[in-house]
Amino acid sequence: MKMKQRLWSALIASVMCLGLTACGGAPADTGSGTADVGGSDDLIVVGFSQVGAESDWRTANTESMKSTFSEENGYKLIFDDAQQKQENQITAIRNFIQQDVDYIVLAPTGETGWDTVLQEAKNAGIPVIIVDRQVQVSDDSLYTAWVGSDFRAEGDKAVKWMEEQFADKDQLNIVHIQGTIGSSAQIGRTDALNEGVEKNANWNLVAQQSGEFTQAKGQEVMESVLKQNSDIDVVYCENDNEAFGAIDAIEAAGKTVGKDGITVISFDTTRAGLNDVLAGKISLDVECNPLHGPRVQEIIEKLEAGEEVEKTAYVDETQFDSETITQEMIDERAY
Ligand code: GYE
Repeated sequence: MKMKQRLWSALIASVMCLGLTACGGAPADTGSGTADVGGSDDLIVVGFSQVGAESDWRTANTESMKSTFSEENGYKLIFDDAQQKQENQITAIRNFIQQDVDYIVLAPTGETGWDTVLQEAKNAGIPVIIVDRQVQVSDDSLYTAWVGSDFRAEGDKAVKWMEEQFADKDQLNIVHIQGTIGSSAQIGRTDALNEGVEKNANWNLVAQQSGEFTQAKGQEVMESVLKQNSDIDVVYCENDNEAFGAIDAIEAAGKTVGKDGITVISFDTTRAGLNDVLAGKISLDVECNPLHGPRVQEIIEKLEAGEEVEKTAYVDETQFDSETITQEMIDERAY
């Protein structure tokens, strides 16, 4: 850590200690306060701007980042939840710059609109690591590295499965519940399905609407679709939480999901999602791995050692279907 950064982190830590003591109304304990400041002296300070807490995937991702960037591991994490708003992320990044953190980690809401604030980080000499969704910037040197999933490949897996599954069907009526519009996860998964619809003459897109990656919105979208359409074969949900909401809406309308009813397709493979696959409610769940903490840590360690890092790193992923999943497969997974 640079000298200036050390001084800053010591200052921030002491300000935060004072703040916490004051807020908590705890008795003044200068002893522990001093110990904290001393302890954080050698820590690498990471400012992490997280999208929000919209889904189970996001919760697992936050947990992975928090447990990785712990004091025991040599880090001080400044965590900011942007509540799905880009403006909050821009404010958080500016705060991180002001605090002169060692690294900024950004899980961006959408792909565009980052040039200005990333230029500010670059001017301040703070490396930015992008995680999960991607950013589109005019100059790639505005960030150091990106690690995340290949969302288009995830979508292609789902489309291929549908092509195999429904090859003999004369007409396949599909409801498409999209993720947050403009996020890489939405773009990749949507592009794959759109191309599938173009390619397969028997595929009929009944509705295409965003469920914002939340259970509540997924349910709302499905409820309104069901009011207008009784003949639905497939619901392609862009994450597990939307699928949970859609399933609730389908069942509340007196219909069934799964083998003898509406086929639900999803992404993420969270534990709750896979339990629904095992129960036969979700027919296919395409993996999207949220455990990015150690991956970002590896990048930071390399940078600290003065080593080169890969600009773009995709995570290997799989898929689970209700015909072949077992309890053991779920049990041996980390999330
Ligand atoms: O699929 C969804 C979350 O960007 C991969 O965001 C992430 C997506 C994930 O809200 O559950």
